[in-house]
Amino acid sequence: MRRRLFLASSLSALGLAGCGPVKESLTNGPFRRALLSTEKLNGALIGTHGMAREYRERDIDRNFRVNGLDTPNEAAYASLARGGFHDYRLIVDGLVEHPQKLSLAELRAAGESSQITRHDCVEGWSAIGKWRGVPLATVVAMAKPKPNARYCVFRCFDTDQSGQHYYESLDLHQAAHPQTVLALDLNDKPLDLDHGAPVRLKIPTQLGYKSAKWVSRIELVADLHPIDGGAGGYWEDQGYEWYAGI
Ligand SMILES: Nc1nc2c(c(=O)[nH]1)N[C@H]1C(S)=C(S)[C@@H](COP(=O)(O)O)O[C@H]1N2
Ligand SMILES: [Mo]
Repeated sequence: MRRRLFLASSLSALGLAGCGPVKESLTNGPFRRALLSTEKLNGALIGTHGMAREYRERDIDRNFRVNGLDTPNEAAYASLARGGFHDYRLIVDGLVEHPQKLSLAELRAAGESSQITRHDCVEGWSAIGKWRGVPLATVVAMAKPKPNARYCVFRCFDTDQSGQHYYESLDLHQAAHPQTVLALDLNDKPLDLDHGAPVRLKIPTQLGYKSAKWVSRIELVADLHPIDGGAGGYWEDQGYEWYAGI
């Protein structure tokens, strides 16, 4: 844990991070070896079974920083937001027996899970927030993955300047972790637009960029390589590690 935080802060001190493009030195230099050995260490010590630390109500940071790409402004998202997300449906499809189209009410009814955990951005900042939502495992189980499904791919509404959509992915073990949730509320209020309304992933066992905001669709797949840059996520396609365990 300390090692990872040290790495994150030393990277940002060098101006290498900032959830921006990873420079050559990070992907090829000594930092890469350091990151890879941290990953092995975390894998050995924690695997996917370790729990992120949970905090108390009084530890909550009331001003939870907003970070990442701009809040989506495309017509489809804007009109859903204007309607209070009444017409929003979370699509769960791909390699599943029972594709789902879930309203917010259906998601809330599916099960509830709450956590006060720390969000650690690779840039070197952290914030403690209270997240409430439905365990991702519950939603995945509703769709009944086929035997060849290995990953959940999270498709997001937002795009960068070149029109590329943000996306992320987890394997089904990470998806089944009890603290991996589809968050609907932050600090006892429905997610605001900037923090990923109406549904975002919250995975406190991994770095901030894994916690995809503005999720429109979860697709179950057997292989990540055919998707976009092939590395399993928007930042991963630009050099960040796919496994971002803290
Ligand atoms: N869709 C989407 N999800 C995203 C991002 C983004 O740009 N787009 N940024 C990631 C990064 S780098 C961080 S640190 C967190 C920031 O979440 P916050 O704005 O709620 O603090 O969202 C993550 N999820
Ligand atoms: Mo981040």
